[in-house]
Amino acid sequence: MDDTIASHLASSAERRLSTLSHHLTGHSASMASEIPNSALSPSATAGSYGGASSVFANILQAPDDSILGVTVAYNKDPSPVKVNLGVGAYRTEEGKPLVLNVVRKAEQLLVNNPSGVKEYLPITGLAEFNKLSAKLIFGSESPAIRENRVATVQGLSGTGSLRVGGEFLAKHYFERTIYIPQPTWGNHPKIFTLSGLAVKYYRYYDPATRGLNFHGLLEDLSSAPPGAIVLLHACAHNPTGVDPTLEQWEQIRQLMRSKGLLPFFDSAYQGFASGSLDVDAQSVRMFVADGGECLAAQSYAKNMGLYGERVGALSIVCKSSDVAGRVESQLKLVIRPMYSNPPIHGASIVATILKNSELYNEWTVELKMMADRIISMRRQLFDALSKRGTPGDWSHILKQIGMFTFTGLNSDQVAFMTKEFHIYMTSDGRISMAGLSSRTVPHLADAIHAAVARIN
Ligand code: PLA
Repeated sequence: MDDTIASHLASSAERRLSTLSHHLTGHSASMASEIPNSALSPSATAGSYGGASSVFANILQAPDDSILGVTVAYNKDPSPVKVNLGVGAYRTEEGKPLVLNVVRKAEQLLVNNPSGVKEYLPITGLAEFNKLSAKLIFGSESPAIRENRVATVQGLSGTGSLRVGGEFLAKHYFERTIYIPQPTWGNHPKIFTLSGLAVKYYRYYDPATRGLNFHGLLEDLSSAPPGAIVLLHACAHNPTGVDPTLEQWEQIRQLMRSKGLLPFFDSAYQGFASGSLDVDAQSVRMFVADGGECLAAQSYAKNMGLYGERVGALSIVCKSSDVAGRVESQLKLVIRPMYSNPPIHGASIVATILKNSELYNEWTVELKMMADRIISMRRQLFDALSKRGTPGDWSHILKQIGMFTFTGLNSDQVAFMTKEFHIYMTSDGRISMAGLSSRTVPHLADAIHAAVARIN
């Protein structure tokens, strides 16, 4: 191996190890180097081989994930009144997980298709799925697609697509700093740090107004180095539920293009925010319409209810088809040693639905039904708090967009609600509106009312 490549690999491996230690132990990166060498090297004692002492004896217990750990705690609670409002997963009025009717139909078609096989997919995934996914986010009339300048690869849902995009940028893009909103989905900083990018924050949310800190956002992006990558939530910002207006998006676009900042969209909720797939893709399409370059990670977890199928896509919009072809060839080099090629089942379900106009229309109806139920939960929770005379202004419950309400409750109030009312939510005060139902709204309102009254 070429020496420079070898030393690059060694130093990037060291960097990742130190960052990983930071994330898993909660200690600062420098602490990792304070762990005695003996703790890191394999023990030579005979006891390690079948005896009492483990070669992993020095491993520290890692903290639970701040979102998925809430479900772990919820599952352990025997209370019959418990409610899980932690992870963003859609539930019916009866509190049950939902498999869309259209997904059942697509699966039936796949099962009955005699030519359906389980061969490996290409490294980039199911070609038909990739084309349809690009059309879904950029629009069927998108010039970028027509001109063949979009490189799309199938990914392991939104998370995997972000990670592949992050690693591609760390390897091939000249500015290795990514700006992410403050606050953002808790996995973003970890995904991008472990991809090899330097993560910085831009101001996004103003707790005083419970709205967008637009001034802070513009100021922070203005002072970012030229070429810096900027992570943007395409719609239904997680956890705040606060999105820029179309006019604000236009200003963000102008600023970013004038400074040569590279947009990386995370689209995990297309159709879930407004109930319309096109409306929720407007921000992304605005950036593609100006002819500039961008990345977009898509997830079908929420909008098709395919959470556990892990189906998503990464698209990189380029200036020319020639560049897009070379970008795709490099994406393959990122994917092949990571997981070789993606799973076939979820992508086949999505492709079956997207290519058939009848199934597609049926999907949009079911999607709208889910979005509407979430919106009606906002109204019900707001009314329930008003009825109780709960102190404070709760109008943000109605104003915020998408799956989550960022309540403004602090971590002590959240802990109180979990202990006394068996309501499970993330400690930042975020609740998943999709986990609520008419039956559980009064219980949640009682809990919020008590928490606000008793704890500051
Ligand atoms: N991006 C954002 C903004 C998200 O909120 C999530 C999921 C993803 C990407 C990744 O989803 P996927 O890999 O499953 O497609 N956020 C959830 C779940 C819904 C989670 O944390 O994994 C959440 O509760 O925040």
